[in-house]
Amino acid sequence: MNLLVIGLGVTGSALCRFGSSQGWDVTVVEDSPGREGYERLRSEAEALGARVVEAPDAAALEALVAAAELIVPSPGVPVSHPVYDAAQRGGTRLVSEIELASQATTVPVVAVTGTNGKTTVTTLVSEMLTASGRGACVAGNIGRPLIEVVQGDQPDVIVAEVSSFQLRFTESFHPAVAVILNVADDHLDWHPTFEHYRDAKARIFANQDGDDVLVLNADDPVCAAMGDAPMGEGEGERTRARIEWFSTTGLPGCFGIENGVLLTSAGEVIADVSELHEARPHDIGNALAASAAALAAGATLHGVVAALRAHEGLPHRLTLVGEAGGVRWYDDSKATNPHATLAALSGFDSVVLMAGGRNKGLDLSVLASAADRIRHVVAFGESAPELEAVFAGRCPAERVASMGEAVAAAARVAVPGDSVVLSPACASFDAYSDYAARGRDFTAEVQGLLDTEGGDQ
Ligand code: UMA
Repeated sequence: MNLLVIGLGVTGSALCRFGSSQGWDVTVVEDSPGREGYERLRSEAEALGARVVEAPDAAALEALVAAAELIVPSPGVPVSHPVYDAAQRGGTRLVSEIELASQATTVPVVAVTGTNGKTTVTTLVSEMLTASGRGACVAGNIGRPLIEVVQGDQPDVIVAEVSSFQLRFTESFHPAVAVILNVADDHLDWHPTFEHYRDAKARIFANQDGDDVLVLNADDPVCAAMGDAPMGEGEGERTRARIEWFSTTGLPGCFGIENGVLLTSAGEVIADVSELHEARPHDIGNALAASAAALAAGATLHGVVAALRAHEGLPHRLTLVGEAGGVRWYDDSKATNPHATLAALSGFDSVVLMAGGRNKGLDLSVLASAADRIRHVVAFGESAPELEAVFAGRCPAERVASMGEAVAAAARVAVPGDSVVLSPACASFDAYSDYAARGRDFTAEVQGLLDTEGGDQ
């Protein structure tokens, strides 16, 4: 087999290892060589016998595609990349890494997608299964490619966080349990339209049948339409999977919440909301979705409850960094789209919002709908001018040049009772390697400030 991989990052490296373990001829294209850590990945790939081709021009790429029998692009390779047209013209098979991985394993997969909450729910489902005595392993967008997991010792269940980029190029990917948490505008720098993004997410259940379970958010209009709508173009066929709905708004027949108690769709008590470490609306939605998915994948109610009680949340998701002078500081660096930022803001009455970074082709003006809870905006990064324009005439907004300046500006305007929230609504790639690096920078600046002010951390 002649395998052509596009992109030499985490996924590309794992694909090289997989290809070489199968005895395949592997070629990897890297369009932007030289980033930190790249040399090591290239040496590792070459040591495995892979050929690394850096920044090929159109003709060279065309020749590589013509020689390939299978093409696997890394998830971050946008649909505008010439490899897709070249593959189509030459009739070469092109699939995502999760498609290839799912063909290499018989272990049941719980697949989780959605615009926001994926990593939290993936983690929770795995913790619930583990607490139920099932051998669960997390994979996918959470950091460890599925293709890597299917090569090692096989667990009882794989819980995979899957992105729209990965789902777009699936053929037979068939999770036993699929979860779609919500679908709002995101990644419109990768997908040409919102519909393209939504349809990619819907591929998570395209191959499910009557023995499988699809967990959907009844409160989310796009998810609700997916559950009811005919599947496929013009086929008039609905999803064949059994749907488990979840709702935080009291809709009947769902995993839901009643008088502060989380319930299954059959009315069994899961846990009291007061037992959760975080209980904002989206935390409750995530807990319900994870419970539905884990129970469908063989968890016990006892294991589900134990995991919910123990789960303390993941870093950079509305994480309290500290408090000083009656002002609380939160790191929500993981909020890289307006939907996530609006969800964060809904939990506060008076916020100094720190936002900005690289806009992923999204409409930031929707943030203005939360202006009544925002006292002041500190805007940074590439999208700072856009954010200033969004809030003009609604609340004061100022532009800063660095995280240090942003924290200082927020400290100047915050008054007792305020929360300062870093919830950028944008990607971090204009200034950082990822959202975690941005969150760490914010945390360090805030801790420096609290040290001088004698705050609690
Ligand atoms: N590259 C090219 N040509 C291109 C685009 C990229 O050569 O046109 C190269 C880059 O220069 C780089 C490599 O491809 O060297 C990077 O590939 P990638 O962007 O696909 O990233 P990976 O390192 O393979 O990481 C991917 C996921 N990245 C993306 O989806 C963008 C990781 O999710 C995931 O953890 C990892 O696979 C393992 O599955 C990250 C992410 O940001 C966390 N995901 C998005 C999100 O959460 O919003 C979807």
